[in-house]
Amino acid sequence: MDVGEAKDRIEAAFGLGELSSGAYSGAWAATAGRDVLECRTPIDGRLLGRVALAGEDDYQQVVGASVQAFREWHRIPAPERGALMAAVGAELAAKKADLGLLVSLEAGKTITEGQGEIQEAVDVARLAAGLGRQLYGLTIASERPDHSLREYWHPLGPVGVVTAFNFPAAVWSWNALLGAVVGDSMVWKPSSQAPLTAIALTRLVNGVLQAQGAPPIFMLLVGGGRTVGERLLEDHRLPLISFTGSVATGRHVAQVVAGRLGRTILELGGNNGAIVTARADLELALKGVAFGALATAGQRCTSTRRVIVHAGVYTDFLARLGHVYRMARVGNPLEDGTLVGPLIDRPAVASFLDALERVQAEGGRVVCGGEPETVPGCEGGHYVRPTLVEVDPTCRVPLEETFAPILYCYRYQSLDEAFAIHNSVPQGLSSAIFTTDLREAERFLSAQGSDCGMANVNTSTAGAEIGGAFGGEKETGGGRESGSDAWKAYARRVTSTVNYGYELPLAQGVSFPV
Ligand code: UN1
Repeated sequence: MDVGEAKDRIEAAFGLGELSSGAYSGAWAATAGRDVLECRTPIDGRLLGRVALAGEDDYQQVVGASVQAFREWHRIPAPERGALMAAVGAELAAKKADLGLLVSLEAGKTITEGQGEIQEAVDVARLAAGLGRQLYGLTIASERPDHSLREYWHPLGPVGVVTAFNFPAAVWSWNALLGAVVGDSMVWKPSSQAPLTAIALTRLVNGVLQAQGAPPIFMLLVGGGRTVGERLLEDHRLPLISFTGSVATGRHVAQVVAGRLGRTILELGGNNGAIVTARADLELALKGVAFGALATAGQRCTSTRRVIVHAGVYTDFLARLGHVYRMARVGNPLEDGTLVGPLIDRPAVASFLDALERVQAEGGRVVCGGEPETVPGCEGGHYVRPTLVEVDPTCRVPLEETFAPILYCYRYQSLDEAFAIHNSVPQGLSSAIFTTDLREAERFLSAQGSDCGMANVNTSTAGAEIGGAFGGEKETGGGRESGSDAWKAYARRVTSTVNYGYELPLAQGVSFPV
């Protein structure tokens, strides 16, 4: 599909071509008198739409409305909230083709990845629907006679959700739809590089709620870090801030929110490694590593950035990987056969080149790629050749996350050495081992193996299902989102002791003879 055709389709579906309001508080704010953001596709630089940014008054209006919405929403029984999430999921599924295309246009993803991202949001909505009847608390054996000890999970309040450009729909859904079923309202600050997807989603989900007679709870603030972002961090009305983005910004978020003793969920940088052992199925490993490193042009926090290969298969594996890299089609992600789309903007290309210059200065050897690519018909886009770099553990640049398709290749002799290289980075999001040897796989999954929040065997570091808890350790920030019991982060836990007897026995055998 060509960009113009995709734009027309999006225009027909969502009408985002003119000036759209970027502030939603149950109603859309006026656009007059606001700063205007121009949204361009990274595919060829064409203008997709313009957004009126939220100002100070809009901020107050939106956060105030989220407090009001919370009061009403959290009183709706959780199974009903779940049923509303099922309706949201059905609407997302019905609009998947157009929403996915919008993601592809705005974030530069291939068609299948754009569609996959909306499917991820549909999956989360279905999970939330089921959770509406499963927000279980514990009952705990009390040490005292005629006492019960229980836990309740109550809604927390309005939640601030700050997302990045690379998953403009899925990461929002992890937070917003799970928070919603728990009983929270939401204030979403999307990336200024992907606000149109956010506007389309905000219209869609609140439209579903309103059609069912429920209050709109998914508020939106498109705006700058200083006007909107900082205010959210400092705002006592928001007990929780969920932030996805860089380690540097995440550190700031953590400090500011901790300063007011608020809570955070942090999903920060990844620097994910894949170990390919001498007993790997090399064809499978090749596919897993290539997908992990090349999908979304290396702009996932789960992207494979380092491959650590056993010396016995290193030359063979690198030759095969080099072939895949040289053949990989870089280009318009809307066209069939494209594997690697554009980077999000020009500074991303500069970071790619800068990392390569620095890693070569410290002894890294570029095997293939390494330069920007001009794509005919997409001259205004930001394309680079996917790049393999041979490094050794003394190199420092591979310890950083660069949001680009650079894969650093290491050679190892013993599995302990592979684990040491693997765990040597400050981030700890996702990881993988490719092996057919049960012992190697289990050692990787043990406490002596991968130090990451996610550890996979014979599949990629990228492309997690929503059913598991998503998140990482170390500088990745420790947050968990999406599946498993991640919903608990959007709730407050109440521990309750009930004495149904006639005496007042005290815990720990303490006596208090009044
Ligand atoms: C991200 O890059 O921030 O696991 C999220 C994956 C996707 C989500 C990535 N399901 O690659």
